[in-house]
Amino acid sequence: MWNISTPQGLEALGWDTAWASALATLGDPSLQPARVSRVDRGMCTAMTGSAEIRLATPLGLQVAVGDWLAVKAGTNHDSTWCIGAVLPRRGVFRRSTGKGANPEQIVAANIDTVFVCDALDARLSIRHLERFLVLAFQSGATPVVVITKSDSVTAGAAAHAVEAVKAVAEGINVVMISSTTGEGISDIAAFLIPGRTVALLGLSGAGKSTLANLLAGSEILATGAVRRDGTGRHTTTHRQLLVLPGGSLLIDTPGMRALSVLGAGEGVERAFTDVEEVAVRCAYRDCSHSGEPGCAIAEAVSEGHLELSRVESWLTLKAGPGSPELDAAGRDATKRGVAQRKQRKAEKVADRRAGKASTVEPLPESARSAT
Ligand SMILES: Nc1nc2c(ncn2[C@@H]2O[C@H](COP(=O)(O)OP(=O)(O)OP(=O)(O)O)[C@@H](O)[C@H]2O)c(=O)[nH]1
Ligand SMILES: [Mg+2]
Ligand SMILES: [Zn+2]
Repeated sequence: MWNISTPQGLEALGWDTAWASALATLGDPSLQPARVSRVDRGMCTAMTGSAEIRLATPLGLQVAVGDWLAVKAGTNHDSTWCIGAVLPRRGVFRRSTGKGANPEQIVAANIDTVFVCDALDARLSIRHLERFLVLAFQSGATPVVVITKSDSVTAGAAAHAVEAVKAVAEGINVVMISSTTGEGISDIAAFLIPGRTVALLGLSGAGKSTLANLLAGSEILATGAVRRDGTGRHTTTHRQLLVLPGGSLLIDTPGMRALSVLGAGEGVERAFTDVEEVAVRCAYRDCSHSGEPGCAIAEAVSEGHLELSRVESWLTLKAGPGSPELDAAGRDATKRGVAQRKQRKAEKVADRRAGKASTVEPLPESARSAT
């Protein structure tokens, strides 16, 4: 049998004894492991530790970046490989697309740590952050909040933003970085462990690919300037797994809105421990926190211990998909999205008329650092 990997090579990609027994369970000694590093339409790329192979993705099989595959040699003796199986995933990061044959999309699989990226140059979106944290917890990974572009605002504004983030990220590590000045990059290094997988997550324009390039030590991924309103241009269009010089694994993902949180439950509980801790003190076990007597949540809000907007997020996310609350949030976001697209189209036309492509509007003087 032609061996396409080495034990050391596989270990560097995160292979361990538990994966080996999952492969052995399949009972076919001709199957070999490979980890998916890139997914395209109908095809994917996988790493074996000593080679990179291209594979056709069978119709109906969902393959995600980070997946471990069991592959076998094709029958044509022409060094092609095909997918025998996807090994049972330890955790996935999914989002709902709400349409098509695959309403649920797996963004990445088998992730150990999620860097939830939020940029300081756009208005930090705490509500999005909350949802990303729920997604991260649901995937079984450990989230770390990475506040990006610290160079783009004054030190005071940055400190203020960190406080706002810490208020919704109890017990979660919060790191502030700048890929431009290198600030905070050494703090991030602590979470990059050889053989462990980190996924970057956040809105478009948050600086995920820029950070990935910096950590990779070369411009592997394309990056794109943000629009005048601070929103990104969806530069990254596919998910990709990189092996960093230090031996850790990094998955860059396209910017996405975290609206489509799937399945409430544990992810919400862990992302909202502060609210959950208060809720257990409500007089009724099935308190709906909508005006019942003895509601500890209502009391905490009125006394200023909990923020009303955070409680509202919690209630919405707890209600889960298909709930009128979440649907209404989705509808609002869709309306906003349509309005933004219209505005961008108008901007593009204006840019073309002025004979310039993709420029960035400078931040107002007040928001820039005094360097
Ligand atoms: N000032 C400043 N700008 C940054 C920093 N990091 C990224 N940027 C800029 O922000 C813009 C967006 O960066 P990207 O890395 O493409 O963002 P992304 O999160 O990958 O965006 P998508 O691929 O669309 O999801 C680019 O113009 C970057 O140069 C930073 O630390 N400071
Ligand atoms: Mg990107
Ligand atoms: Zn209550």
